[in-house]
Amino acid sequence: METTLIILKPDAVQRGLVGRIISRLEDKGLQLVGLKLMQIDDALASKHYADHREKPFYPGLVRFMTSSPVVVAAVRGVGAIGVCRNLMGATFGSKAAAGTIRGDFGVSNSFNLIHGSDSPEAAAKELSLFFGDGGVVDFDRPIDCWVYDTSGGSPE
Ligand code: 3AN
Repeated sequence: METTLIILKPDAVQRGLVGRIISRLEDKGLQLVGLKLMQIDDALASKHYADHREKPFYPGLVRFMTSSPVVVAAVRGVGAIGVCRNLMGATFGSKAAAGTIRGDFGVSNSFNLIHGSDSPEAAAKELSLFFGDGGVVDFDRPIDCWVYDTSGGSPE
């Protein structure tokens, strides 16, 4: 099982899309193990987006991400990082395929609704940034034996 960090960005919260986007993750079979509404400050944004600090879009990105509350989620499942990235769709709303979250809910390239960790290393760093206070709750989900084939001993 892998755990990834998802952020529903200020546009998703302001547009009242939180429930519908979270539903897509749950519908897929992913497990929510952390969830909170919070305001990102400049210090946290600069840590989270450290890899983009030199990019031309960085100042606008930080302004956007700190402009209004976000909802952050820790999401668990087999291959959860890749599964979430597929559900999210391409970075730019204008290019994202129909059927994906970005493809179905937005047209903007900057206001693209959702962030998801893009590697196990990024997930570990981002989960510690946003849920390092013990906000991730480990719990068994009996329905997992219907979400996954567990007959071989591990979920597939
Ligand atoms: P993704 O979120 O799809 O992994 P990244 O990691 O390349 O995309 O970029 C991080 C964030 O930076 C994106 N979610 C998007 O909000 C923003 N971003 C990336 N490229 C651009 C760009 N060319 N113009 C404006 N914002 C951008």
